[in-house]
Amino acid sequence: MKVVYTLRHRLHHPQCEFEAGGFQEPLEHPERAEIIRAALAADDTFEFIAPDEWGIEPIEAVHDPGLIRFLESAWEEYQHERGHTHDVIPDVFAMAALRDGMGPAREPASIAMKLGWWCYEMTTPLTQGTYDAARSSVDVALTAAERVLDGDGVAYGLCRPPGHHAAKALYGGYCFFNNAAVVAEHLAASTGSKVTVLDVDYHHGNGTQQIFYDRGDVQFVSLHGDPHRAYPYLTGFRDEVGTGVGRGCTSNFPLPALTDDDAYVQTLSAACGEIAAFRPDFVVVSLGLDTFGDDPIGDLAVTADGFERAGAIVAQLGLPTVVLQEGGYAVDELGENARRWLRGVNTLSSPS
Ligand code: SP5
Ligand code: ZN
Repeated sequence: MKVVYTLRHRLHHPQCEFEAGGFQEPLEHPERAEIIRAALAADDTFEFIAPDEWGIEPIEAVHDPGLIRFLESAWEEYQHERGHTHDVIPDVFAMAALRDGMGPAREPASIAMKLGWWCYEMTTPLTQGTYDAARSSVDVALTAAERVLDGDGVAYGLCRPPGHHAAKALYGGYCFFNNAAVVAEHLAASTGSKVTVLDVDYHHGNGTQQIFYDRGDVQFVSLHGDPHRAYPYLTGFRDEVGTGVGRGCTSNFPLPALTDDDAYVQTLSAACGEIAAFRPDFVVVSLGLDTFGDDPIGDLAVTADGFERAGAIVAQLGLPTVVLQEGGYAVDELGENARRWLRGVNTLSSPS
């Protein structure tokens, strides 16, 4: 199986993360990708390739151009207005209710308020190289997709930073550009065929769901911690099923705390039933490994064996599959967990 990787992910290297009333060590850090790289490099199932450069157009196909322009210059702009700051984090947010009854807000001129216009929360710092890293993460994803378009049964993009919380016009949740959405749109637009995004990250992929919510040609299927208790709290409920021609093309499977391997693979099998019924031509997997029992921010109980079983269930769909890395924060086990999931799905590498 081809693994697309670049060390450019290291350009995004936050020093802190605001959570629970204080600054903490960031959970989303460069070592995550390096641990996965090392685990796959030690297994000759995997062959590494570098990403090609894809330019900005595939990103513009799913994101507001204003968000892209903002991310390109925000860190520099902040340095000019506020002085040197390694991690740039919003501290005021553009809530629609503030101007309720007075007409919509204008895009703010001040960088202080621009941050809270384009970002919805405080755990996603911008550093000097964040934009370049986020661009390289999209390039990794698209290069993995290209392998599959060229006939590989499955390919893996070791994306960092992750992408699935990035909405059309908002970043957050450690995500800047929605790698999976860019790939799904690229596959759908370049082949005219149907695509499913299967999101197995512990956190609901609010961005991906939003981007395709009214689409009949791109299905979004997600297993995640129930938003009654789990980030991002506002999306991922079972009754969110899509709208317009997209009605029925979104499926959410909220999971209870402590979901174990057997319960997890049972729900994943049900989710794959929905995928088979949609009859897509491609599957894009948002592979979060924060469903792991010992993940510091998840509360499920999936094990390494469960991950291998999960990959094998996705392989049974028998469809060309692009796997993209999302979350997963139990750093010591992250490489092995990724390796096991990918070994599970790897029967697709030599399609019949
Ligand atoms: C890509 C991805 O996995 N993004 C996750 C973003 C989650 N950010 C907020 C996490 C807050 C977790 N709070 C739980 C406290 C447990 N100590
Ligand atoms: Zn996650």
